Amino acid sequence: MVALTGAGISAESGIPTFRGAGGLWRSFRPEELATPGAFRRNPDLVWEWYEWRRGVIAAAQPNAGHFALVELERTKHAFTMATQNVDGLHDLAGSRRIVKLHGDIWIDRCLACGRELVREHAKDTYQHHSEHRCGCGGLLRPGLVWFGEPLPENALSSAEDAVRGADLVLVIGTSAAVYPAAGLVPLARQSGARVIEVNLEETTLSAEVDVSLRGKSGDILPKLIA
Ligand code: BV8
Repeated sequence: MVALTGAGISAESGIPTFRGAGGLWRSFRPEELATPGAFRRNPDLVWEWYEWRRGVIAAAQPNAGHFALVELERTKHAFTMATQNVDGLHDLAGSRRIVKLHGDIWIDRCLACGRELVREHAKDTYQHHSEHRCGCGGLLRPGLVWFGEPLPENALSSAEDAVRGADLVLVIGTSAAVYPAAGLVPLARQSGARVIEVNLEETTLSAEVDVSLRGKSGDILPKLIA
């Protein structure tokens, strides 16, 4: 069994989604800020956006949807979670076998020496880092995958392997707009897996999957797992 999650599973934790209501920041679209070009042109603006998001995420707790997937991992010996989310709530909820397709907002990476720094996640220890500099003097960037950047090699291939071998794939809280992550769903179907979608709204996937459950993942997942 594989669960593919997107920003929708964290919406009930108070984290704005990318393409839904409240998903905008100062009327910027993610595709404009989450790019290497935007960071080269204006690192301070991009850092301001990420520090704002870290502040929102630091105040968030995992919700019943995250915990239902932890339960699934504990009861199903062959379970893989592949997430597009960078908020770390699956880790906080207790998920262990997580494939992070788009990286982690709590990691900084040095442009000069490549070193990765893990930033504090918990609300009480989190503080804004006005100076994003590495010990080597290099500029730090958020350690996640921007538009136009390749996904971590091993992440994509292990998610593809899991989906190829799956009997059942749960697709939760994603608009399936971003590739190559969204390509995991057609791959699942071509490989003979049953696909269940859990989403508040209809998506481009809804007509393709075996079952499309309409509603909040925090309500549906605990019932589905039970
Ligand atoms: C790459 C990190 C190539 C940053 C993110 C075809 C093939 C390959 C690439 C492309 C392609 N076509 C286009 C591309 C380019 C691009 C792309 O896909 N663009 C899109 C916009 C068209 N892809 C890339 O650039 C990727 N890179 O392909 O590189 C390459 C290869 C080799 C060498 C060089 C280059 C990289 C993509 C990764 C970008 N990084 N995140 C950051 O977070 O700041 S993507 C970003 O979008 C987030 O990770 C997010 O998770 C992801 C997808 O969004 P969703 O999670 O689906 O969230 P969304 O808001 O869209 O939807 C929420 C859903 O939840 C909705 O459906 C809503 O109804 C639902 N919902 C809401 N509340 C609830 C709910 N459901 C249930 N319960 C609720 N309560």
